[in-house]
Amino acid sequence: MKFNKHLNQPIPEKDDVRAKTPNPATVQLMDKLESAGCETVFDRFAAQQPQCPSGLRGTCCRMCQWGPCRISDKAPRGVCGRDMNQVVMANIVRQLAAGMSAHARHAHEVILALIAAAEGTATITLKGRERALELADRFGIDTAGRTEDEVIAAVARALLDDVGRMTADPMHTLEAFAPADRREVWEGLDILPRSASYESMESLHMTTLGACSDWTALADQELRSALAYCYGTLYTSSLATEVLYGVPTPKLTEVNYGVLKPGYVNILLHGHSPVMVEKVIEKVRSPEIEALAREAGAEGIVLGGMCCTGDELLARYGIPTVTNIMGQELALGTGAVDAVIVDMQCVIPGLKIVADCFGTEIITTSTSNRIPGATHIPFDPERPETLDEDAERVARAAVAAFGTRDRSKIEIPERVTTAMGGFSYEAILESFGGAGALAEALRDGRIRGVATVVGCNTPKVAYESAHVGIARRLVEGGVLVTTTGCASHALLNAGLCDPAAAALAPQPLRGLLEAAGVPPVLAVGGCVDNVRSLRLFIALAEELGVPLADLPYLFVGAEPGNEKTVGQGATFLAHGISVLSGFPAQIPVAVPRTGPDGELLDGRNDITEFFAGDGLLTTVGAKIYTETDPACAAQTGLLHLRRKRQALGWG
Ligand code: NFS
Repeated sequence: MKFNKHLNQPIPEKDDVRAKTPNPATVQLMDKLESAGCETVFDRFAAQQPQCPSGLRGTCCRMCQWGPCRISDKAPRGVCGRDMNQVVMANIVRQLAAGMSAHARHAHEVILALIAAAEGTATITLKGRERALELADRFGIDTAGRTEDEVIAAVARALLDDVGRMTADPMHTLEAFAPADRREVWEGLDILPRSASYESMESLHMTTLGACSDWTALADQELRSALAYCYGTLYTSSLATEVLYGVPTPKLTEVNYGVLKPGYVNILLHGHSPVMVEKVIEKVRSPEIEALAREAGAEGIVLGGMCCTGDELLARYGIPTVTNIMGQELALGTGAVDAVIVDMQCVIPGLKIVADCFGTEIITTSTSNRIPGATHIPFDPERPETLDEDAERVARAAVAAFGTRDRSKIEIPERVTTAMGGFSYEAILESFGGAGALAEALRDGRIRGVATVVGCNTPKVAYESAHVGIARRLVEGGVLVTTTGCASHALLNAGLCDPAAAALAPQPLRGLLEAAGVPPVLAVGGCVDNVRSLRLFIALAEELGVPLADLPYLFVGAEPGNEKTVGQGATFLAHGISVLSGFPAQIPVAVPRTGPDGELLDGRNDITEFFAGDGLLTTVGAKIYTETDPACAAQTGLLHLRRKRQALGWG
């Protein structure tokens, strides 16, 4: 590990990853790719060292053409006059806007598909009609004289309003799902949003040259955007997907690189939008495509999931997951992957570099994502009538890759892990006998707290070591854990989502989990499904009659990477749930310094004070903890939960 003084933390080198990463298959594949001369994210991260200190601290301003400006002691203001607080906060506001745009585009695609399904222009059989009718009721949609499909289309259009509304009318999802006491807090802070699109626009507007020079107003916009992100992109995507493809229920399966099989057509499903991939699965499982695979000499077809598409397919169908964003190149290093079908987001350019080493076919299926050299068969949400034939073409192209590849480099790590996924909001409550029973277990201490361990990977942390190291210790501390996104792949592969892992929990939590037949870490879906965990937090708060901010809850984002994670953390902060980050965000780290006479100088600054001190704590009741060592991070989290219990008199 090399210590980075600008971050006040050690940075892992490739051998540190080998030593600390929890999945032995990772090391096997890293070694294989290295000896094959295929570069990966780990090599490119090493080549980028040392990374720019101004970028690491968020003090580089590139928001106009007078710059770039770097804020420093020597030059404390940019050319326009912006100081450090203004630059750092503007950068964070822009990151959230970018992440929100990604999820909004995802929501847009899913909702347009839902409208097309309800109006009969796409060949999609709706599997979650009851969810749509529940939403119609919650949104106050008039059902009189309308067919069920017309009601569903009206629900979808209400969801679309929350993605794109340009006026100050209330958001349907926020009105329907946010707790009343929280809405009062947000109203008091004047941070109620209009929609995801509006707040993305406003965030970019406020941060252009000469637009807003009050960093506290930018901080308000960060929170306002977080609410737009939560209700306008997460709720909308997750709910529309449930109406389209059904509400998941728990199912047992096997995961990890070892699910790939030599002699079979191995197809990885990667990305975020469920629309094309659902149809492709239908086609792949048809007798025609199965026959095509056999004609090509394969024994059958294996499907494996990556990133959030993988999380969702595990939840809905028990399709095995393989790995996450930083494992996508490693998965191809097995030499066994014939095709990767990718849609939108978190598909790194490096994937194609490794694909070319092994002759793997990449098929892009989103109009937003082009990869040079890939086969492009996009789903266009505004031309849904071609979905069926396009999906058939994708399935045929994927299977055809089997016959054209060099199959001599296949070496699949044997490791396979038992895992249970599919914990929708309803499924979690049902597993424990309802919200009342679960709330009582939290109050009486059988469950010490509830944490959600989520988010990406980053090469700044030894791959997956923080997700697994923290989650395991939280479980050992009696905490019930939910998980989504790339974190969930790490926890699934580590065996923490196996019901047998209940044995890691102390009594009485162990007994509670065993009686319910569930693991200590509940995989709830992709990142947009973080709202399932949020709904759980809200439901228990309502049962207990205790405000969200007072309960022993925690959001853990131990390996943040994508801009989308900024919104996830801010979402939970805005709801009064503190965040434990495993890595410093791009803000100036508050490092205590020694003064000229050897005295210790206070390392605080306005930005760290806002996020990690009294700033947010006094307004929304939550703060960010940053701990890079997994053992220390878990201790910090457990201490936070214990303090919350003590304040409630719960012991
Ligand atoms: Ni989430 Fe999904 Fe992974 Fe990070 Fe990307 S897959 S939406 S952003 S990298 S957890």
